[in-house]
Amino acid sequence: MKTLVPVLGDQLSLSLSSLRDADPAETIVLMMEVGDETTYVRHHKQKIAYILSAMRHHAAALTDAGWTVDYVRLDDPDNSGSFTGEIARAVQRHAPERIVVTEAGEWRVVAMIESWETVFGIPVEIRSDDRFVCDHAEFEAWAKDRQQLTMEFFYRVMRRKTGLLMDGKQPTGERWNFDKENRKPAKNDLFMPRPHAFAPDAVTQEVLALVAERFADHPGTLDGFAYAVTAADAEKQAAYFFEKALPQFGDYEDAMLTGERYLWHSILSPYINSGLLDPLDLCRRAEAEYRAGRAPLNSVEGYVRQIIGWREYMRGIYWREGPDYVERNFLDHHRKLPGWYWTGETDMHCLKEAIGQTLATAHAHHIQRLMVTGNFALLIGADPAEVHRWYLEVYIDAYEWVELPNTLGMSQFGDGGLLGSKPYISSGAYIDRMSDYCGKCRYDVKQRVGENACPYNALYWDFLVRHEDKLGSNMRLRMPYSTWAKQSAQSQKDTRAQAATFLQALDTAGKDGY
Ligand code: FAD
Ligand code: DLZ
Ligand code: SF4
Repeated sequence: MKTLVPVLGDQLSLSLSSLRDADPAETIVLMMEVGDETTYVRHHKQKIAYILSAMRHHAAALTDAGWTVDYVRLDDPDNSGSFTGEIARAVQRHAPERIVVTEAGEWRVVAMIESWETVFGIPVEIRSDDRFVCDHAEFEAWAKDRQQLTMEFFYRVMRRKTGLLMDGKQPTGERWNFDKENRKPAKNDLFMPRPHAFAPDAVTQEVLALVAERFADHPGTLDGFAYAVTAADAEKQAAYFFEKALPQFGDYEDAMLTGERYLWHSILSPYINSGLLDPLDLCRRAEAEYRAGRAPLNSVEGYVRQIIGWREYMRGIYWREGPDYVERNFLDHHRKLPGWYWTGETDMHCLKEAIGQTLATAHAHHIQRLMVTGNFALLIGADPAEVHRWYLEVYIDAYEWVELPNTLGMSQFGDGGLLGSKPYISSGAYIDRMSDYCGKCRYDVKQRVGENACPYNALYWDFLVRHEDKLGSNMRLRMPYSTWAKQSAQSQKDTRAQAATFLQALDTAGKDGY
């Protein structure tokens, strides 16, 4: 039966479920570069370049594997600009008897796909995306009837299901989680791993020119674009990570250093999320490094937990909570993000570093995202929907199914604590402990009030006081609330005045700084 198989930009896996039992002689694979996907948020230039180049290379890989690929380029003069418009044109060209597609990673695109059967009058089969360990029904079965959707318990189910780091029925090392050992600050180290830099080939260069011209007003720079755009090159980065970085990944997972963008992180998320690498395969290889004595358990368990724990869990939450999850705003936050989130021009060194490297590379690591940019946005009371859009725009690995629960849920507490029992907030002290940022900052991390005081400090206390009605009874915040209560009335007044002055300056400066 003549079948049209649309393959979306984050479905770049040769073993995709929609292609698995297809007959190459009867199948047209359709890949579409479309304006709507490039602009529904203002994606970072490198993110667009990465996806378009990886799509073009994947089309070549599919052709080499024997598939007939119909590829629509962004600069095709007849390009309709949308997935549905391009399916309409492909239906005209090929007259398929049915469409088979792997489910999309976003509610917005799911709604489009669900309309196709009616719009085109041919059957549309939507297949489960089995590049994930846990499907929707399994997550629902785990989540229903639970009061608290604690990631740790979900993670244990995934460990048992995959057999990863299990010795019979027991977790390897007799503990499920070695996170307590993974909180060491790092020192500059000449031998620190550096991710591969892949020189753009002719295909990528053509895409870079297209993006430079067409998306000049999007955030970030294209200079120094060095991402892999093929499965083979992504695999080179994976092999490098296992050899050079995994052994210390655990110890320094939460560390931050000035000028060091990557530390011991894998920098594999863009490739995993777009389909060039298989997450379960990476976990099995990480385990093999431990079993061979080449990497310690705290690193390997930490890595496996991020993938079969956090990554799968975030996806489960996204689909379970539904399309209106994006509108949640438990803390009733409405402040605009400062304009320097798009330029990095601020005197706060931690934010300058995190945002600067984000604009330069479309990547920042987890603690920068959570405890620097996310923490600051939460403390100032930024609108969680706007914060969500910023993360979706600027990170190369950002697709809504993974970005939204991380941002709105984990980082901004917009869902009131579905993902974590307390908000991820801290004063400057946490950033000082985990980084060398404060020593290089014009602000003094030890001061709470005064012209040179670290802004995080007063903002932290002000946040707690502002939200005492919603957070005051949270057992995990008992300590800071009781510390605040013990402070003198004058100190409390000065702290709140400091925060008010800072927030007012932020608002009056609007998009251009504070
Ligand atoms: P490593 O530190 O090497 O971690 C290994 C792998 O674990 C990653 O490649 C990733 O696949 C997975 N992982 C780790 N943490 C998470 C997590 N919390 N959720 C899902 N997967 C995780 N990750 C994304 O893939 N896309 C996003 O859009 C995204 N947005 C985020 C927004 C915020 C506010 C926060 C706090 C985190 C976000 N993360 C997101 C999670 C995490 O920051 C990135 O996965 C990680 O920085 C990617 O770099 P890496 O590959 O070097 O990761
Ligand atoms: C993010 C993105 C961009 C920038 N461009 C395209 C594109 O031109 N064609 C495409 O198929 N996919 C693109 N994507 C990824 C899609 O937005 C992603 O597949 C959907 O959000 C579903 O998760
Ligand atoms: Fe950031 Fe405050 Fe440290 Fe400066 S002093 S780097 S603003 S935490």
